[in-house]
Parts: sequence; structure tokens; C-alpha cells
Amino acid sequence: TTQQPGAALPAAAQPDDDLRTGNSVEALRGAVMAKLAYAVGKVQADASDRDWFLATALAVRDRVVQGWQRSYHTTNTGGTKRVYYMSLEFLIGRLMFDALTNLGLTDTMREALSGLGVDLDKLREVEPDAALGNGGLGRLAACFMESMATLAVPAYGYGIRYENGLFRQVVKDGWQQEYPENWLSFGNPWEFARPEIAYDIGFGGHVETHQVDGAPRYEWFPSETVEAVAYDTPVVGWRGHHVNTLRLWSARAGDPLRLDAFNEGDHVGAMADRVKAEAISKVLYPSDATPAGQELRLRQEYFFAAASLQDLVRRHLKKYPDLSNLADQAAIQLNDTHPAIAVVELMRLLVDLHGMAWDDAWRITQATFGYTNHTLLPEALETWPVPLMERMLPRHMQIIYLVNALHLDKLRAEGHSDVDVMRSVSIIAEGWGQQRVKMGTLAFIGSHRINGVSALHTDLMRQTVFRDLNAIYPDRINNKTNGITFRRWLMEANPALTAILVDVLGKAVLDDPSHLEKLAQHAGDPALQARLKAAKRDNKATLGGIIAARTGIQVDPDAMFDIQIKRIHEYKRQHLNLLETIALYNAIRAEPWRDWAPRVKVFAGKAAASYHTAKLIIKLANDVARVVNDDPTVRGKLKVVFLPNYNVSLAERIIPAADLSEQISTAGMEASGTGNMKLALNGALTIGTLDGANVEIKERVGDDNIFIFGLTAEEVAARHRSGLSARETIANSPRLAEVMEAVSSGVFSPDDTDRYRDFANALRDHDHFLVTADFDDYYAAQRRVDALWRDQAAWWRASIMNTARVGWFSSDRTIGEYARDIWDVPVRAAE
Ligand code: B1H
Repeated sequence: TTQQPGAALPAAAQPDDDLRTGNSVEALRGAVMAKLAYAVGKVQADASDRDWFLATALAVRDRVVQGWQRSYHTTNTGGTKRVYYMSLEFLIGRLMFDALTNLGLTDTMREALSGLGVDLDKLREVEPDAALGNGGLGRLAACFMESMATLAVPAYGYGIRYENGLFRQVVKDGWQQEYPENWLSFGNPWEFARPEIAYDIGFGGHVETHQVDGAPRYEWFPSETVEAVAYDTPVVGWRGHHVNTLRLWSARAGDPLRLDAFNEGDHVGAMADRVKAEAISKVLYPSDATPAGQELRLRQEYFFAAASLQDLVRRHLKKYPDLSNLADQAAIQLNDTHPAIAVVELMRLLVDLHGMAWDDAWRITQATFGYTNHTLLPEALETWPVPLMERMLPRHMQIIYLVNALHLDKLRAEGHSDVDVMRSVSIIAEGWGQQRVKMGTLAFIGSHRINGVSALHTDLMRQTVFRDLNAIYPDRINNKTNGITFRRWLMEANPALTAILVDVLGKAVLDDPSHLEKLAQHAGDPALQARLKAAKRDNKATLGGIIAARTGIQVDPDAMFDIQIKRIHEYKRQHLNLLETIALYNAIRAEPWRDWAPRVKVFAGKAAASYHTAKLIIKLANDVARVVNDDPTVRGKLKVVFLPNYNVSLAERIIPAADLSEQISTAGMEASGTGNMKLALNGALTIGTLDGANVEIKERVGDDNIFIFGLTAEEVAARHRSGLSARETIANSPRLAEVMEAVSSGVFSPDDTDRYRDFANALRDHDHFLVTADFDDYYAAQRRVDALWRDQAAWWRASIMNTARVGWFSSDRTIGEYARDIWDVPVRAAE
């Protein structure tokens, strides 16, 4: 609409219709059209889906920014303590529906766009996933960011703006192939570049000592400097009440070009430093639960820790004269040990740069940091070689030695003398001819609170990795069982289920998941069961379409959808599931006339590119799928699917379509799991071991509504001590023996009969993950699953009990506990 200067505003431009801020259908439509024209630079007739997505996202972003500025103002004037969540991973996924849902604008926007002939649900698929994480740890960080915004905790997420997120998985001839994931190639409408917010980050060089007032002062002269540049993404919480910032650092060469070399004609050489500097934020290390241990990884860790600390120190000093009250104004949470070098960097800033006395600096550092441990797998505990640290971060290595010496001296003064204890609590590990820095010990010593991510995991932390530190500091370790954001994993992913819940329980369930409990009263209600079943069937049909499109496999939405979705890892035991699949296949073929519960087994997940066995397990899944799906005797009874390129967006499609949730890790090895919570919330029944948060899910949903099998963590430990052989176990189980022989001899790999020979022999000879030990019990549990499935009323009763009883696993609850017990910050009351 054109407007005469000075004319009264026409009705269409009244406040609620304001193109920048209005939330009516007309205002949203006008806003999207304006963005398409002036920000994307396209006319409607030429606009692609991607253009429409960008225009829509930018219009939504304006509405997020309003709340962002409000929150910024409140936090700045309030003198409130801020929380800094430091994580090398944020597995965000897509943001458009997250923002729309939390602003309550999804339906309005759908209507606004449909008036333009544009389908919002189609645009949804155009947005690339922000896959700046590997798996559970990174996704937890994303859920926490959303919950901190929801609870109005003034929080910043700090991380790295990787140009390439987690690789894209392609399955070719059944094998995983990795391709780069260039999520930024068409621009990122959610972020704000802040080129003016940039910090120098040093590497290498040497340290000089001089005397100041009779005391030594240390100064680090790095040989290399890289700039960290900020990119901010606003994170909006439920109902748009509060908006926080995710600040990701991108590396930029301090000196982009060596002019001397350039002028001498060495154009490539002139760029070399730049390439090395900018490599820091190029790619996410694709290792889940096992550290990469590469020099570039340590550069990433220090780069983002140092940038984040400079940023928060600068923020503090804008308001206060010095850093003596830092711990009252800032709580820093370390998401595993990946950012733990921050402990040392803060000491350096306080002591070397701000002249603080060592003891005061240490007190402040400890009071500021909290450390979350996410795994006990020995191969996953981060350590760095001392020579590498000395070369890359010489001053930090000195500080680590001093921290360690004072720490050990204090213990000796308190009467500790046992050599084994001293060895275990020392930050420096000796042995294998090389000293290493134990980042977990460093993080523990430098924090006032250390937490695990489920009750069992926290207990095992106390008994194993941190046994001696826990004996010395018994109050430091505490548990914070993980949670998930229900906005993404229920409301956005499963609108059909959400609508039923609102209908039965009232709108309040959207604000407070404890209302879900009332659903239990209706668990036996046939009408409710029928509604839920119809909604699930629709979700399964939608997933069936995706399966057909991506794999060519046809599945029946009336069959049980049996789902295992997670990173591929031996401890998660996808191969246990596959061996059971083969046993079931054999059983069906032997007695095809029996009343089998029809199943579709769905596997999805990525393997670390260098993890040979995990990649072989993917190949096995595809080999088993081919044989089973091509066999007419099991048609209609069993299908096997490996869905490629599992990511957050695919999870949002799979989880609402799941009937059975596979959580079958070797007990004691999965710290928590969070997919288990998402699947139970969406009405899937769990078949699982007593591991991680499965234990707490069982306690809540009740023994009748979950299928538990296998060795307990204690029994696993005893079994490992006993040295019992897997060969004996296999020999005692004819069913397992038959399956092992089939795999080993090439029944599923006729093109290469040796493909699984070593794999099978490794199970026979070592079986560290006790696949064979748990096999029979797992098979029996699966048959209990079949039996319950055949009684649909009983199945749906159990399904309803799952949804009803898992409200506690909301990440709002988890964040409330962190806020109270670790950060000492208030949270916004529930609606
Ligand atoms: C978890 C990791 C992890 N635990 C090292 N540890 C990494 C370790 O790149 N690295 O070096 C990356 C990731 N991730 C997971 O954290 C646990 O296995 C899950 O059980 C848990 O639910 C999740 C969140 O706490």
C-alpha cells in the first residue's frame, strides 16, 4: 500500500499490523512480502522455496529480536548473575518452527503464507539443520539453551561457528560415506555477525618473568595470533517471554595477508597463515564419546574458551571496577571437559593480566566454574600430551603445574599419603613414556560443583573415575538427570499428539508438563486409545513415505515400528539388535504360519568416519535388511530399514512414529541417553537395559510399562572381572549359535563371505560389550513385546502411561536444578 506523506495511518497499518512487529495474519503476510522484496531481493513470481523460507525466517526473526532487546535491557539493568554455558557442540537443528511455536505464531504464519500460495510446511523442509554437534551432548546443550530462555535465566551459550557441521551421511551399497555439510552456503537468516566484537587469541611463543613489587609477574608472548569474531543467534523461550544469546566464534586471521610475501610474488605462501588460522572454525570433529586428540582440536578448545572468557570479563568490567566479585555475577558451566582449559585461562587473566593474588584468583575460579561429566568410558576421557600443551600454551602449562602442586601439597598437609590416591588425583598422568594433562581432573579441581547426567551415572562417577577426588571432596559431585525440551520434542514434532493432550488435559499442559500425570486416569479409555492410535498411525504413514523416498523400502503403518536411533557405537549395541533381528527372521521362517506381531525395525545413526567396526555395523544392518526384505516368507511380518543421514530433523519425524524404543546399551556405559526420554514422551514403550536414565524412566513409568532385560551395571563389572568366555555363552544358546554362524559364514554377505568373519570372531573372543551375555534375555524380552502388541488395548494403556509419567524429564526441570544447586540464580515461575 502506498501512503501519502502526512496522511493518517490506514487501518492496515495500525499497531498490530505493523510490518516489523505486528502479529496478525495481514501483518505477517506483509512482513514476509517486504522481506522477500527488500532483504532477499526477489519478486514473488521468481521466488523459490528457499527465497520464501529466507523471507519468512527474517520476518519471524524481527519478532524474536523485539523480545531479545527487551531481555537484554532487563538483564543489563537488573544486576543479575549471568550463566555462561560453554560447549564445543550445539546440535540445534532447524529454528523456524522453534521460533514460531515459542512465539505462538505457527498457525497465523501458515495462514498468512497460504494467502500467497506458499505452504509453510514445505518451507520447513528447506531450512538446513544447524548440526554443530555429534549427538546427545550437543543436543542437550541446545535443549538447555531453550529451557534457559523459557525460565528467563540470563544466559549466554558460547561455542564455535563451524563452517561445516557434522558430515552428511550417504549410504552407498550399504556402506556409510561422509560428505561435507555446508549448512551456511545459502546464508543463515538467524544469526547476526558482530565483526566489531573480536578478540585476539594467542598460540605458542614464550613466557617472560619480571619482578613487580618484589613478586614475580609472568607475561606470555604468543608467536601466533588468531582473531575470534562473534556471531549471535537469539534463542527464544516458551511464549516469547525471554530471549537469550547463543554466541558462536569464528576464526579470522589476525593478519590476513603477508604483504611481504605477496609482493614478492608468493601469492599462495602469503595466504598460508590465514588458512592455518581459519582452519580452527572450519569443521566439527565428528567423534561422539571419544575425543579426537588432534592438535587442531586443542586449538579449537583454547580458541573458544579464551574468546568467551575475554568476552565475559569485558562485560563484567563494563559494570564493576574489578573482577573480585566475578563469581557473584557469573556462573560458567563446562559441558564436559572440552572447554576445561578455560579454568586455566581464567587464572591467567586474573593473575597475570589483572594482578590478582593467586589464592584469591583460585577461590574465584572455583566459585565460578561448574563441570558436567558426560561419559565414563575410559577411552573417552580427554587427556593432552604435556609437550603439546607446552608448545601451544606455554603459560597455561606453567599454571597447570602450579595448580597441581598446590593441590597435592594441600592434600599431603591434610594427611593424604597413599601413592595410588595421589596418582589418581594428580592432574598430570605419568606413564607410557609420556606425561599427559587429565582434563577431567583439572575440571574437577577447578569447579565448585561437578555433576553427572543421570542418577546411575553420577553414582558410578563417585565409584570409579572420581572415586578418590570424591572421597576428598564429598560434597562436590551431584546429580542432574538430563531432560529434553517439550516444545521441540512434543509440540513441534508431534502436533497431533499435542492437540489430543490439550483436548484432554487443558492448555495448561503446554506450560507445565506435570499436568501430563492426569492422563494416567484415562489410560484404559478406549476412545482415547483410539484417538492416539489414529494419530500415531498418521505419523507412521508420514514416516513410511520418507522411508520409501529415501530407501525404496515399503513399510506397513499398521506394523509395530521398532526404532533404534542414535550414534552407531559398540556400547550402544546396534549389533545386539541386529543379531536379534536375524534370530527373529530365522524363527519366522521356521514357523511362518504363527501369529507373529508384524514389525518394522528402523535403524538410523552416523558412525565416526574412522570407527571401522561402527561402519561395519551399518553395512550389516543394510545386508540384513536386503536379505530379510527380499524374502517372501517373512513378507508382512518383518521389515528392516536403515534410514540414512540421521539428524535432528529426521528425529523429529521418526520419534512421533515410534512404537518401540530401543535403549539397549551395556549397563554402565550410556551416561544418560535423551532419545529414550523423547521416545517415551511420544508414547513409545522402551525395551532397555538398566542403564543411564532408563533406570529413572522405569521408576516413573512402572515395571509393567517398560521391558527391562540384561545384566545390571554391577553384574557387568563382575562379569568383566570373572573373565567368562563368550564362546561358552554362545555354545549354551542354540539360537545365538545359529545366528553367529550365519553372520560369520556370510549368509548375509554372499558377495563377500568373509566380510563379518573377524567381527564375529571378535565377539567370540572378547565381547567387551557383552552382546552375547545379554542376547537370550533380550530375545525373551522382545517376545514379551510381541505378546503385548497382540493385545492392543493393553499396549495402548502402557503407551499412555509412558506419556503420562515422563513429564519430569523436561529440561525445564533439569535447568531449574542447575539454577538452584550449581549456579545460584533464580528462575521464572511456571505460568
Ligand atoms: C556423551 C560425549 C562426547 N558423552 C566426546 N560424551 C566428544 C564425548 O567430540 N568429543 O570428543 C563428543 C561427545 N557425549 C553423551 O552425552 C552420552 O553418551 C549420553 O549418554 C548423554 O545422554 C549425553 C548428554 O549428557
